[in-house]
Amino acid sequence: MSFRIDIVSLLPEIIKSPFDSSILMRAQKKGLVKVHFHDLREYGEGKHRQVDDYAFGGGAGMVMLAGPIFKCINELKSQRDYDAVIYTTPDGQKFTQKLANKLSLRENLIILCGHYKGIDQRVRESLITHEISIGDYVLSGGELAAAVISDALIRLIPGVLNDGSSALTDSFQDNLLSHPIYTRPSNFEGMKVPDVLLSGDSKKIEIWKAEQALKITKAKRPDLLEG
Ligand code: 6GU
Repeated sequence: MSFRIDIVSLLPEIIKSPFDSSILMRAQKKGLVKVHFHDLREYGEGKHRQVDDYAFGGGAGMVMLAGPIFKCINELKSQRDYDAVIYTTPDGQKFTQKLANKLSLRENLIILCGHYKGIDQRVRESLITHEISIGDYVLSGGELAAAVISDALIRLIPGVLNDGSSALTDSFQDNLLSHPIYTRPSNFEGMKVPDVLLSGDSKKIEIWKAEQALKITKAKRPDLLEG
């Protein structure tokens, strides 16, 4: 199985660097995911490679033209089948672990990064399959959101994390936050690691972890326990 993400953006340089280090880079080096960037400016119209224009009916801000977006995405679609064409926008569906899990099972994704005041509605109606927001706040562009979404998906691909089980024990995977974790030294300037973690009793340790996860979730995010 191959996983491919095509990121379409007016500012591809903003979004490249997270893919150049750590887990996201390793995933690409291992051949588990391919990430391609497409500069919409190259699909711009006319001598000036225009990519945006004023909104019909007035209103502040420039609107991304339908033409360059259709040209770019249709070119990609002519080369392979895509399972989803995602548009990052603050008025989209809220991105959650559940949606990340679902999308990580797809093979070829396009992510179109929103910008300026928005994109021509006709793009949303005829090309986009998922409109996604990463939270209730406004970013200056969809690039950082596209990086967030890509990171959440890529780390779920089997083989990307060294410890195959660790993605499944993350906070949120079971609607629980993580228990506290510690490493050496067991006594740091008088602050001690809980005895149970040093006991070697794996049954007791599992019970402690589960109790802590529940306690922390109740305290910090009781809403997660309602479902
Ligand atoms: Cl996906 N885009 C922008 N511009 N702002 C956001 C967002 C996306 N998600 C939350 N805020």
